[in-house]
Amino acid sequence: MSVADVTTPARPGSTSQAGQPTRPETRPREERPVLTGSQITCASLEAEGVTTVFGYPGGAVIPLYDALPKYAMHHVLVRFEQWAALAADGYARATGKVGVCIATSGPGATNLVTGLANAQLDSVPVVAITGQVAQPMIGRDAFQEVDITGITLPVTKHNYLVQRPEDIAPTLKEAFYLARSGRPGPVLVDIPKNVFLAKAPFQYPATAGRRGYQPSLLPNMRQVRLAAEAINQAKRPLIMAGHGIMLSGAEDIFARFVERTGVPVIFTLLGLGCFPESHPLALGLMGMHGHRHVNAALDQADLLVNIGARFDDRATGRVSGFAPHAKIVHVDIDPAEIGKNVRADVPVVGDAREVLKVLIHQVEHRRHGDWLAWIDTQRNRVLAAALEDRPDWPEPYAIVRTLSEVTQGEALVATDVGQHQMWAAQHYGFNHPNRWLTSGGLGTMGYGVPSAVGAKIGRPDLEVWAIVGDGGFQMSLNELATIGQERLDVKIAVINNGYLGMVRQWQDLFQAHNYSEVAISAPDFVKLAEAYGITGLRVRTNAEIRPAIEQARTIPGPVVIDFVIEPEANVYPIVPPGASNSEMIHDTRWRDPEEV
Ligand SMILES: Cc1ncc(C[n+]2csc(CCOP(=O)(O)OP(=O)(O)O)c2C)c(N)n1
Repeated sequence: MSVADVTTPARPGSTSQAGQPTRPETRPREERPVLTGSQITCASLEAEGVTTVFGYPGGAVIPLYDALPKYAMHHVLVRFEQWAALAADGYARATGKVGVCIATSGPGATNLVTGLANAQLDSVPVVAITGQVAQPMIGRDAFQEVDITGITLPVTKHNYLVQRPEDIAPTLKEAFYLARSGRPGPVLVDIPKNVFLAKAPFQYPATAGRRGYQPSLLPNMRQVRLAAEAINQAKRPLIMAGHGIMLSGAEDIFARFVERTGVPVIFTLLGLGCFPESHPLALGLMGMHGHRHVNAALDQADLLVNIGARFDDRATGRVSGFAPHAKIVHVDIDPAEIGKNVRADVPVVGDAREVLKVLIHQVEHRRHGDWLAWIDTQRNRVLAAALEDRPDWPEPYAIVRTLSEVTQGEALVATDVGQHQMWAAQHYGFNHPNRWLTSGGLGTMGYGVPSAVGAKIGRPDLEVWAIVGDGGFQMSLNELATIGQERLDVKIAVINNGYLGMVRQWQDLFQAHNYSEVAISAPDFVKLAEAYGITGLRVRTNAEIRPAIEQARTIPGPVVIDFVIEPEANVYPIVPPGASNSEMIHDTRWRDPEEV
């Protein structure tokens, strides 16, 4: 995150400029309707094109909720404020628009914090509106008072405490602008109860800007030329494709760029879907649970062109062993990312789409025959390697592959965090942008169901599946009530191993099998679903996987499928913590034809 993007928030009782209107008014004051702060908030959201907000009411936002029904906005009543933030995050990722969430002061606001941090680490545009205690009560430890601008300063791109009703509209205009522009992120707007109740003339500003905030969209042409030279000269190049490609809407030009340069593509966890995995030049997932041939290629590459990713440690493994022979080109909109984790030989600061628009004209048509042939040998070796199925349990990778086959790879898939997340990333095969929703940077358990709620509301045309673990599902299963109330057709696949699986796997592999506090009991998920008025199905063998998925798709509305898998199934390959990507370890059931 660029510190240049962050300015000091208004603190309670301070004279900070935050929240002060900065734009010229275009209509004479007397012609503007006089509205309450609550009405101004709703009218501003409407003017911003917001059609859905996710929230939970409480004392400080009662005035806001009083006004809300009179505006053409759909409010989704979640069952916990964190899910409001994560639903807004899922809505934003699925639609490309800004997601909006609302919470009351104090505990409502603090419950948003994890969701905001999630959006911050994954660069997702979210605007959170929180109620604050009335201004005369600020600083008095009033009932449900917390300094939410102070608390969220490190986990938001920016935040505001609004001091006057006439500041609400310009502040929201600026908040939306900041959330979606440059490197996107969450912005919080805290509004005291008496400011909601006070009146002011309303006009929504036509434009927004902020002194000192100028995202670097256009690249330096000299750096672009150096990048093109490196690409034209490379013998064993790779492109590392990240989330930034989708955030900048660069998928089309990226595909043309890949085909022109003939450079194979590897994906970060959040980059999946920015280029079809079915394309011959798409190699697959990199990093800790990446495909073996992908990490093998990274080890041999003489050039790595990172577009829109931040060299997260789960992608790089031990940095000193990362892409050891490669010159590094790093394209990123955020200058603070350049050289932060991995040195960049050719830094290019700019929006991915703007960079590709100029870079594409400077790169030569190439086909890296020998290099692709070598990668194919590695890839074929992976494909030829047989994995002995566990006879009595549904294989986790088979669940994901069957889901992909049955949905023809077209579904939007949201996950929780853990082993099931990695099986989904490895085996679904994403061919469309913004249909893979996962918590990458923060690794937020509980993300799957609320983000699927947000995604389904934003993209009702898409088939939406949440793939969750039995641990994560138990964090956010209260959203089944929201799904029921909203009549959302969201299918939930619980990969149920009776453990906090990923932690158990680390204890198994790296802590001498010392299972400490990872066995987790659960309710009967079929009965639980039924208690929420939702169909529940259970799968106990490989043979039952496909019929259950097919049956779920014929049922209109939500379905929960409880896939009871082998409790100690591990996800492979895995790069041990602190190791380099070339040191990945494999399933003991793995039969590599070249090694037996
Ligand atoms: C909120 C939160 N708490 C703790 C963790 C640490 N953690 C990462 S994966 C994991 C286990 C997840 O278990 P489960 O949801 O059952 O999924 P599985 O790994 O078994 O597929 C835990 C506890 C986390 N990522 N997020």
